[in-house]
Amino acid sequence: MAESTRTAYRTCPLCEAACGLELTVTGDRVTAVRGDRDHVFSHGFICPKGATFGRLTEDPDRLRRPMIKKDGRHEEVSWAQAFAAVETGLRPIAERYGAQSLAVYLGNPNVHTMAGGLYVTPLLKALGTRNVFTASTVDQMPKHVACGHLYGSALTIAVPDLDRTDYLLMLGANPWESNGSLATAADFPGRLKAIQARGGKFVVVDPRRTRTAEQADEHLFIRPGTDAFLLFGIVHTLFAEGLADPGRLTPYTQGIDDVRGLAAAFPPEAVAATCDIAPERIRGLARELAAAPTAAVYGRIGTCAVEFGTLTSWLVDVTNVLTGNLDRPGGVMFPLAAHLRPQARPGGKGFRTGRWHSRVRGLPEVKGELPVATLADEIETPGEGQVRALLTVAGNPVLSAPNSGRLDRALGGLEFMVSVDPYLNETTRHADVILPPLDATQKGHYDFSFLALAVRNFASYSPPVFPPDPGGMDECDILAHLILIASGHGAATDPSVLHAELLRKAGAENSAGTPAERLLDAALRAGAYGLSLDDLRAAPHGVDLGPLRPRIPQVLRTPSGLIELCAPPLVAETARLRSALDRPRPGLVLIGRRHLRSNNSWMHNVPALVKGRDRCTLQVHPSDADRLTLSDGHPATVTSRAGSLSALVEITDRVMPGVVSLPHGWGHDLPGTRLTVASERPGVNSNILTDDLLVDPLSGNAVLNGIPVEIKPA
Ligand SMILES: Nc1nc2c(c(=O)[nH]1)N[C@H]1C(S)=C(S)[C@@H](COP(=O)(O)OP(=O)(O)OC[C@H]3O[C@@H](n4cnc5c(=O)[nH]c(N)nc54)[C@H](O)[C@@H]3O)O[C@H]1N2
Ligand SMILES: Nc1nc2c(c(=O)[nH]1)N[C@H]1C(S)=C(S)[C@@H](COP(=O)(O)OP(=O)(O)OC[C@H]3O[C@@H](n4cnc5c(=O)[nH]c(N)nc54)[C@H](O)[C@@H]3O)O[C@H]1N2
Ligand code: SF4
Ligand SMILES: [Mo]
Repeated sequence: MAESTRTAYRTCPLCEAACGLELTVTGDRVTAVRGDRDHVFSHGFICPKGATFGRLTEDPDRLRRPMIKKDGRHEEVSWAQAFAAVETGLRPIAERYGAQSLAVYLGNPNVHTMAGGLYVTPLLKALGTRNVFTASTVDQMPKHVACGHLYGSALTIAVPDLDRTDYLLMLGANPWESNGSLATAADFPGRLKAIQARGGKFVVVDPRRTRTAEQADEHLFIRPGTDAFLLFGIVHTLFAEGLADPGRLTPYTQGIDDVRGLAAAFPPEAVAATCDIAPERIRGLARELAAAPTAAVYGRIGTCAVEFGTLTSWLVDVTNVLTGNLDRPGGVMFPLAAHLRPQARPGGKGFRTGRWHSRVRGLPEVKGELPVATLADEIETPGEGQVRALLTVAGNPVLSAPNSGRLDRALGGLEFMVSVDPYLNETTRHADVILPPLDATQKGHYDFSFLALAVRNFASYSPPVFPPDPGGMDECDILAHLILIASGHGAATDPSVLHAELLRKAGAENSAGTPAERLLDAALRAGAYGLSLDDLRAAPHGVDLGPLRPRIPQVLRTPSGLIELCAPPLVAETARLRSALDRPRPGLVLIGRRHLRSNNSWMHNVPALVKGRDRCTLQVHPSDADRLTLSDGHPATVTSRAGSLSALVEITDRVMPGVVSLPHGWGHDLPGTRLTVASERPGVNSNILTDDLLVDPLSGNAVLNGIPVEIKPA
């Protein structure tokens, strides 16, 4: 008998673009995936990753049952055994050494799951440890710090109003491959082409001629790590030429004269040689930004994972303020998600970092998080407060964190480790217990994080496509179990006890659905548009909530209720930038890159995404290859302070002279993993080379771009 076929709609959970997918479901399989043409936000767009939705479900390597490590090998056990092992492993360590002896690492997919949005905060509370390390500190932490100082809240992040802008200056972002970040914009490339089609322009600043750069009206090569100089050169010009004018924002802005004072030290002539961009062009950018009817400056990984990440992220917003483009249509604007309630009046407690510091290196907490760049220090350094046990949730720091060779060794020395993760990979191979959640087709989806960063306000909820695997466990239940263990209720307690408590706190006792659905419903009802989960269920293609609207002053949470343009920590950091002007230029430096068919470290086990030619190559400019006698397709040895590896050379003028590029997320040849497809073409782990000692001091974010390296033929 032929199996029945149906159509299901759901949001893709794989990246920040939040595309609507149309799934063809035959029996218990997703047999085809297309972009949902009726989706209010993505209008049918899909990328090759989204097209593989459902393939992870079938991956024979994906873990379906918990695993316990015995004599160095992982074996399947029951859930009851697994949670009992977690309790037995963690309790004596906590009793003997205290709560701080347990560290947590939260990885990127936490912002792509409902469990991450709803259960991680209570989990951290129950664990009571300050040793919370996150993937945010190899990513966007500088943006949070900059926005915290400017607007009073780390989560008050303005996104480029792509659909209405006349001029976009993009630094360190490659949405043609990444599909965008800190700006949820399904079909980001299409939205960029639309700027050009309506007579506008976009300019890309990047040490590589990326696919995005190729499509741009102009591409400027820049020396890695020097965007703060370029932006200060622009800000200097705005003041020098009388172009600085915040317009409507003037009464809500404090500190403009202080910025003027700081910028005085950075005339285009002074910074040009450092960033390798001509003074005339720097002035030109300032004039174009000021003259465009509307304009937006947008920066991403290349502006965050660098030495002056916070300063650069701050200057992005300062430029938007000074050109009158913050909070106006066509500039950069603050989204308003349906599950959030805006405050009625400006003002608040403000923002601070460093309420506590990491034990070994004294790095400040930000948003209650510590830099993963110092996790190995905390594990390896003896003394009171030493980390002896680790819980990872949705993270693979052995491939994603700086100096990961050292971190890998440190994880091997832990007394106990637990991972909530669907794969036995480079990180989880160290875990004594692995707790794999149900896969994406079996869970509901709502983007708590990315709907607050969307370039147009919209909302959508995706119910599970398939019923849960009866022997599997939803991630909310897994985290609920861990919360109950951490709070002393015991491994055998039913997770419904914990769900009930959260539902009571949210005032959602009388609603229907899974606990996550009921918590979402409560948030939507209290939220900005008074929606309910039923409203979203009735709209499988999403609910459009209109273009972004101005939100200043209400959105401001600084004690003054104003935009604090020049907070003291940024003044001090500017002094450091100034002294860096005199530094000798490093020799070769390493930067990263992304490919459309990758997803950080964890989708290389999907055959459709790894086929084709080797992508994990070391890109080198022809002039450097000549000088170093490197040949295309041959291995070279790359060495940094942190480590050394051998990579295949790809000679290309896509990178600027003096810059080499290696993608991250590869290196799948470590023993003890279960990644059949990925280990056939393992690639090399670029984070063997990145340096855990290099961080952006204000945010603790790792420096992943601009790493000094030496290269010779292998
Ligand atoms: N050199 C260099 N390094 C980088 C970067 C760079 O540009 N250059 N980029 C950085 C950035 S931006 C990021 S965000 C980090 C990412 O750093 P991480 O978050 O540490 O790494 P990922 O590769 O995203 O690994 C995600 C893990 O989550 C698991 N997972 C997938 N889905 C789920 C789920 O639904 N639930 C659970 N519990 N687990 C799941 C996967 O199996 C995998 O183990 O890497 C950073 N590292
Ligand atoms: N296909 C795919 N998509 C992804 C991911 C993935 O791994 N694969 N990861 C997701 C995640 S977690 C994130 S955070 C986003 C990131 O989204 P993006 O930031 O758009 O990601 P990248 O493609 O790494 O683009 C960063 C660009 O910065 C450039 N760059 C490096 N150093 C500098 C510098 O000093 N200055 C300037 N101006 N540019 C510099 C690099 O050459 C690169 O082109 O992508 C997300 N989307
Ligand atoms: S762009 Fe991102 S959200 Fe859209 S289909 Fe691709 S992976 Fe999924
Ligand atoms: Mo990221």
